[in-house]
Amino acid sequence: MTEKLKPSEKKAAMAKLKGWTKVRGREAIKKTFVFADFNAAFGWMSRVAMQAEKMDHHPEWDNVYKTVNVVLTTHDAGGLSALDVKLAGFMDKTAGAAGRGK
Ligand code: H2B
Repeated sequence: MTEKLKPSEKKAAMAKLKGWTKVRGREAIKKTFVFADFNAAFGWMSRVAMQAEKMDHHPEWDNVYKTVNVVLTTHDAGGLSALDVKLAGFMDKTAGAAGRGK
């Protein structure tokens, strides 16, 4: 069972994660990635999907053409955990300049 981040840890994580914001009314974070086209968006999603499966930690997301909306939370913990921070970091790293937050 994954542990929820303490308020101070959450603050530190949010300061580090660029473009991620809190979801209203939920203990979750969100970010919109916009790629060059559908191929770039879906290719990135495939890469993230494999990482998510490896971590056994899965995003809530949707894709419309070149835009991917992501919500991260840890269902088991009922809030944010270190896994969300790790997956968010992986998403930012792999999206690179192609994926800019909106
Ligand atoms: N993903 C996310 N985001 N949160 C979870 O709590 C979670 C998960 N739990 N992926 C895992 C799978 C759990 O449901 C399975 C049974 O291990």
